[in-house]
Amino acid sequence: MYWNEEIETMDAERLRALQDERLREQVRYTYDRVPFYKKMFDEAGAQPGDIRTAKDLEKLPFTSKTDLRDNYPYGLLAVPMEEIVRIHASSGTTGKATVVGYTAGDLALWDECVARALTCAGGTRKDIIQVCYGYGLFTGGLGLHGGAERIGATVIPASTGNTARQITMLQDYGSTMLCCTPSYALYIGDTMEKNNIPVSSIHLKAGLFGAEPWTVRMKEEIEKRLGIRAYDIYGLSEISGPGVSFGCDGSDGLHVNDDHFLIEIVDPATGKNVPDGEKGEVVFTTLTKRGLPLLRYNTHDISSITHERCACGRTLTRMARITGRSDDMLIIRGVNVFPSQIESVLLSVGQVEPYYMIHVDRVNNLDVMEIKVELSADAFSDSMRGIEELEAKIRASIESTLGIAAKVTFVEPSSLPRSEGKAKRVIDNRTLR
Ligand code: DLL
Repeated sequence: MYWNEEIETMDAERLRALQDERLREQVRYTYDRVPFYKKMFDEAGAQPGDIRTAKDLEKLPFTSKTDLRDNYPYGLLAVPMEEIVRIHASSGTTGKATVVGYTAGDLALWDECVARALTCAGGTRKDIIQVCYGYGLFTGGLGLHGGAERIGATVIPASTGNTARQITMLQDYGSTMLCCTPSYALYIGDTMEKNNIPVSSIHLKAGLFGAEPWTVRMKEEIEKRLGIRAYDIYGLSEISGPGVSFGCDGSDGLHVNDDHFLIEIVDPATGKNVPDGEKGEVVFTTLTKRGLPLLRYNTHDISSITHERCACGRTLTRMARITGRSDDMLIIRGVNVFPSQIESVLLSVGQVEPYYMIHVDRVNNLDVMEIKVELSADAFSDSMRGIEELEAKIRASIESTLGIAAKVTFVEPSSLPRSEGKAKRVIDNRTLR
C-alpha cells in the first residue's frame, strides 16, 4: 500500500530531475537567507549557481551538529521566528542541545513522510496506533503522532514508561499498531511473558520501531514475541524527525523520502561519495524545508544505499539498516548521549577527577548506564555521608542534563586505566543480537 503512489513509485529519472530542481531552489533559498551558508559558500569559493545537480554537492563542505551548536539556538533558521510554529531538540556534543524549528509547512511535510511509513507498514484509517515514543522535545512521539493523524488513524498518545499500563492499553484499547524503540518493544514482550499475559490478549498487527540501531535478529524476535510484523523507521531531528526513511516488506532496507531529502554516502576518511552498496557516513541535504534547511548534513550514521527497484514496488532510494556511527554518540533508551556531556556534568559538580568510564549494558532488554568516576583525593577522605551526597548530586545532574538515569560509582583516585592515545571512555556491553 502506498500513501503517495505517484512519488513512491516515480520513474527513477523523473525522481532525480525533481530532486535536482528542488536542490537548486533549496540552495538558493538557504544562501539568501542564512548568513552561515553564504559564508560557507564564499569560503568554498562556490556560488549557489554552481550547484545544479546532486553531483555538484561535492563542491560544498559538510555541515554537522557542531554548526548547529555554534549557532545555538536559532542562528541557522531561515525564517523569522513568527513563522516557526514548533521547536524540537536533541542532544548536542556538549551541554547545548541541537535546536530545530519547524514552519507549518515543515510539519506538514514531516507528517506526509510518516504517513508514507505507516501506510507502508499496513496502516490505514481503521488502525488504532499506540505511540510509546517520548512526547516532548524528542521528535519520536509527536512525529509518529502527526503521521498517524494524517492517515486518519486513531492515535493513542501513550508516550513512554509505565509498562503495565502500556500493556493494559494494548489489551483494552485494541491497539493494532505499536510505535516505540525496538528495545522497548522487546521489553513489552518480556513483561507480558513474565506476567503470563498471552499474545492473544492483544490485537497488534504491526509496529514501527526506530530511534536506535537494531538487527534482523531483533526484528524476528519482536515479531515472534508480539505476533506482529516489525518495520524499521529512521530519522533525526535535524532533518525533521522519524520518517526520513522507512522499512517495507520487500527488503531489509529503508526507503528514503527522496522528494524531500537527498541522501549521499561518503567515505569518512576522504569525504568523497562512495558507490552504491559501499558503506559510509550518511549525509542529507533537505530539499523542501523552510525553517531549518540543511545542506550536506553529516549524520555520522553508517549505512549504504542502492537504487535498485525494491520488490515492494517503490523506486525510492533504499538505505541499508544502520549498523553504527562514526562518532562517539551513544543511544541509550533512544536518547542520544555524548560522553562529552557526561564529562561536563562531572566537572561542573566537582570533587571528582576527569577520569571516568561509562559502562552501558542491556538488562532485560532495557539499556542501563553506569558511570565510574574517580573521586578527588579530598573527597576520598570525606565522610561517608559527604560521599553519598555527592553521588546523589551527580546522579540528579546527569538525569536533568540527559533525561535518563545513570548509576554513579566512585572509584579510588588513580584507579581507572590511563591511556596514552585517545582515551577510552565507553564500555558498551550491549550486544545487538
Ligand atoms: O531518534 C528520531 C526518531 C524517532 C527516529 C523515532 C525513529 C523513530 P534523534 O533523537 O535526533 O532522532 O536521533 C537521531 O538516532 O542519527 C541515528 O543514529 C539514530 N536512529 C534513528 N532511527 C534509527 C534507526 C530520532 N531506525 C539518531 N536505526 C540517528 C538506527 C537510528 N539508528
